[in-house]
Amino acid sequence: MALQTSAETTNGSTYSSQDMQVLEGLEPVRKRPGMYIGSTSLSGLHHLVWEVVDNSVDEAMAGHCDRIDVTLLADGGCRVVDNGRGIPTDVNPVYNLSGVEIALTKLHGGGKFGGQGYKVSGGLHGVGVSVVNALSRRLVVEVDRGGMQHRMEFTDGGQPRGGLEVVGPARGGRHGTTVTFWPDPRIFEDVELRAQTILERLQVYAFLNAGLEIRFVDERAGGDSQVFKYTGGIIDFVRSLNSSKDSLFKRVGYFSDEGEEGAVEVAFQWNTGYYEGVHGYANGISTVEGGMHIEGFRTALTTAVNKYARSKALVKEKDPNLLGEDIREGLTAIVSVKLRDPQFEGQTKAKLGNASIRSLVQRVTNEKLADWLEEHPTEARAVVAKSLQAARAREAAKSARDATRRKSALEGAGMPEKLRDCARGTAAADAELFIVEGDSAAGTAMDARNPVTQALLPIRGKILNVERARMDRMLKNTEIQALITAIGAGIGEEFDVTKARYHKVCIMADADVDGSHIRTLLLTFFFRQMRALVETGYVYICQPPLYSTVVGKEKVYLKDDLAKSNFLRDRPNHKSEFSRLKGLGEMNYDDLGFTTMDPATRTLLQVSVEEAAKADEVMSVLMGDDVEERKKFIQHNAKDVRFLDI
Ligand code: 0RA
Repeated sequence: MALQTSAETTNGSTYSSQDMQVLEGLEPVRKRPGMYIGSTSLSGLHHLVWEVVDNSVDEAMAGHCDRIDVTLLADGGCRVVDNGRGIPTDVNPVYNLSGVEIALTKLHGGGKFGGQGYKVSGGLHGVGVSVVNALSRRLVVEVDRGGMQHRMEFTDGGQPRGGLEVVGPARGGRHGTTVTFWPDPRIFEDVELRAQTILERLQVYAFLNAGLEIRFVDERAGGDSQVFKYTGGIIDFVRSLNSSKDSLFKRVGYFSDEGEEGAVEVAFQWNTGYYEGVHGYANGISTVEGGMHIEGFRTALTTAVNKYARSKALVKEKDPNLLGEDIREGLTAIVSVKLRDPQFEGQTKAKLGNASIRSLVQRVTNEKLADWLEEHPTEARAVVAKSLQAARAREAAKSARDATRRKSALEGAGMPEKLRDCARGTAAADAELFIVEGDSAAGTAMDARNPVTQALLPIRGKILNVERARMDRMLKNTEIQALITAIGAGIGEEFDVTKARYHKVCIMADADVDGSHIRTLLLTFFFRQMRALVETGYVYICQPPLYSTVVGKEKVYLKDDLAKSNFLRDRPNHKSEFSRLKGLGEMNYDDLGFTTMDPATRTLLQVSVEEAAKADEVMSVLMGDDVEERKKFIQHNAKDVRFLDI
């Protein structure tokens, strides 16, 4: 049973071995490692590293440490050095053991509790360095404290090899703790630590603790090294998350405050994209499932921005409030809270459950964000303008949805006039829709298609130049409306992929700038309004040939440059010119059928969600109002021929 000392803690900064809570020995850890570190696979293995580093980070959070070195040794060990206070070395009179020995051989022995500071590394980790000892074949702890260097060694899951010894004066007058451990291959399936996994986590620790320097060295063959130090803390974190995107403004917003319930720190910046990237941390632990801190932030964000927008008459009295989702479009934010006794809930224990933190974050955000908006009118106006745009797009989506619904209710399965549908009886699984750009191509495709399984929807490329295709305008476009009706599965949140009338929706556009624009536009539309269609793998891009040449009397088509060079390799004496096909309309129907439409001979490119997302990003710049930005983008991406043919 658990032995428990009273939870009294010495006041002030004198914190000695007497303050540590002692529970029990290490046997249970080796018997059921999963209970302590989750698993004995790679994730459990890395848990050992998090555990040790967490303790050092705790020292940093308490303001006693500003540097941590993590080294992966060539022999498979891992060393973590900090310049904190060092684990107490004095002997606890109750247990007659040194603080170091308690920390390393007793469960929960290393816990700091009560009084000052937060026991920050709670939740999944925070089980104590003793757990690391229990699951290591060897562990060496060195403590520089009180001018002396102390050392103690353990083998075989925490068996002491002698006591805590003073081995000399503290190195260079330093203080701190060094833990070196070698994971036990009898416990772990694989004892090889992954540098990438550790690097990612260390970087987040460095972001969350402004000014803390974390050095990583991989001394194994081919390993590299890296230093993380961010004086801007979570401001730098947000900047780094937004670095590959176009930010709405240069400044990263920041506020922080403390209360009875704990401490909160928020950094935020909008980008021109459509994702919401609000990341929460509780005591330095990522809360990917969200929780109370995120709820509090979201609620207050919506309130504060609406209040601001109304006070500046950016939203008229009669107009409805901006919704949270409108305001969060393109928002990147870090919400980091510190609190006593974090409750981690949810499927993966990654959701913060402490209700008191919601009111703290909400109160602080309401107050400080309102101040920030007042103090930064340019940025504040940009945020409101972007939110209004998102709201308009949302409303346009809704009316387009209603319109298509009304239409199908009134006209039964009324299909758009432009649609040349496939045969009625064809199952959706066998049915294909070709969206064809340009009138002449549509004519050729009409003749080339298999009318039983292949439907055709002609679209005019011109719409793009006329309309700066923002989502709201896009949805008002009759061609897009025809597309929604033809696919027949709704749009937006109500999109139901099981209702899709075709299991292949193929974009057929020319290999020129206009064709590339229409591809980007359609992919963006699918990505934003019919995401499941992309996710299910129903969206394709036709790959019409790029070249043609003549062999004897026959015209031969070549898909791309590779096909062309293979062709030349096989026919070194080929004399005829190659012509680059500009438009689909240049082909006769036989050739279009053979190269692009006939399932037996064509090449279709299935669109991945990543590609669609990329198109979405490209479009926000290409079609946006910022001409300068667009120019920069095109110059910058001129070599990326996926979306641009220049
Ligand atoms: C218990 C009490 C104190 C510090 C620590 C543990 C401690 C543990 C680790 C593990 C790795 N690095 C660490 N640094 C410190 C407080 C000591 C004091 O008040 O002087």
